[in-house]
Amino acid sequence: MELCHRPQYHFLPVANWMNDPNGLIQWEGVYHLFYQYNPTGAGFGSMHWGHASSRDLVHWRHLPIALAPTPEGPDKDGAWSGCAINNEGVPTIVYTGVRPQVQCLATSDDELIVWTKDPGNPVIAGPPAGLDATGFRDPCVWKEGGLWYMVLGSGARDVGGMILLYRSDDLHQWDHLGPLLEGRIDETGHNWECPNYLTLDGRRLLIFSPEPFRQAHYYVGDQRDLRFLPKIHGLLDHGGLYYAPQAFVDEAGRRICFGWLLEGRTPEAMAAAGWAGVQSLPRELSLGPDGGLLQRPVPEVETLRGTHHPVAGGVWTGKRKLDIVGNALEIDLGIAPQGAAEVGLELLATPDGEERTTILYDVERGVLVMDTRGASLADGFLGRLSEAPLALETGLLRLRVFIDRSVIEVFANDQICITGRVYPTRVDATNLVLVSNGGAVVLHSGDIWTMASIWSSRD
Ligand code: DQQ
Repeated sequence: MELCHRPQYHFLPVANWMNDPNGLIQWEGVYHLFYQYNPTGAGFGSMHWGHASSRDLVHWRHLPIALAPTPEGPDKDGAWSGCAINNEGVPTIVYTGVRPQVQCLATSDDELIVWTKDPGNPVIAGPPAGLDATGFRDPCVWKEGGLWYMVLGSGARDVGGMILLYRSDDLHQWDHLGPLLEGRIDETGHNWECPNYLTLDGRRLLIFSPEPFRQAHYYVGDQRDLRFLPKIHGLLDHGGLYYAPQAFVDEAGRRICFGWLLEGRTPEAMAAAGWAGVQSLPRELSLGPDGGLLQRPVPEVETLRGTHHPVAGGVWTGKRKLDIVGNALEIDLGIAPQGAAEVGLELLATPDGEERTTILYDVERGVLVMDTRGASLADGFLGRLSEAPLALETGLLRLRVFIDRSVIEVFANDQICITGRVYPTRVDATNLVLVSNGGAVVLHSGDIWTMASIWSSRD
């Protein structure tokens, strides 16, 4: 029997494989989350668009599959990633059909449940002439100055990933405007997937997921004519298990982002579990004073908080085991390292430490480290050591840690995210220990909440 590895407050379908979030949109108050979905098993294949809706971004209702491949159609080998837009009141999906990779449209009535593919598909039949493309997919579409724009993920063979820019006045006839941005293969890989391009606090934010690296990158910059000029570069998450994120603007104007959390276990373990892939918590995006990207869970997540366990503040050195145990928790700590070399916590730990995950801030190096290599005794478990640079401008480290059974999602000073996946085998892998190695630390604030499930018993 599987030991409670299935997350209870991160979204995932009832069963089978899920990867990228798709088509994020708020329509008449209701949030819609579509996602890459294989209804035939817990491995990648036969891509459909799964569908769920929510009134608060937290509690979801499963809905019927929105898009399935059409035999003989341009998406016969899969309905791959894309976006959803409001075209003069008509809900419209723009997505990639394979194989070959082409761009397609589908529309719905205002329930967004039943989707009809456009008889004119594909609306873009292939990469621009002269480009030896490594990929041609994942449309992100928006309206600007009365015209539709689309960016697509692509790459020039042996040169590097790139973003292609298109324009249209009717969503059907598209003109290629050239590359919005080109990367170098030795820096950001050979093919860029799932581009997102949006305005944020007066700047432009470009998010993309480069192959072969399993990490989502962002650039903050500006657009001049039809080119994007990147200024600030970073990773959305440093855990190596967060990929293909999609951001959207909700009716309140918030920029909200979901990302696909990969599994950290073998295909055999996924098949045995019957499910694979989880969505991250919805993260609100903004820019910090230095122009870098900030991410924080949307406040709606706080509605899941149950019993509150305050942690007494004070100074300590060494390890401090807390009274609370659990594997569905939110932990919020305000820490100031004094003489300590490393400060942080152990979580999902057995009393003897045989299984445990550590999250430690290395004061001297200015690096936040998540180590899941000792998290599970399971055969084939793929633990990781993940590091993220983080300067403590004010001397204070605010660590928000969301434990949801096999998901650990960490937000540090809103600047750095690290997500890990862990699969403890022992039922007593539920302890929490505060850690201060090599000197003293001050705990300014400490709050822990048990977290409720997002599913009612009928889901
Ligand atoms: N996943 C989709 C592609 C996309 C990739 C296929 C990124 O459209 O490029 O499931 O994870």
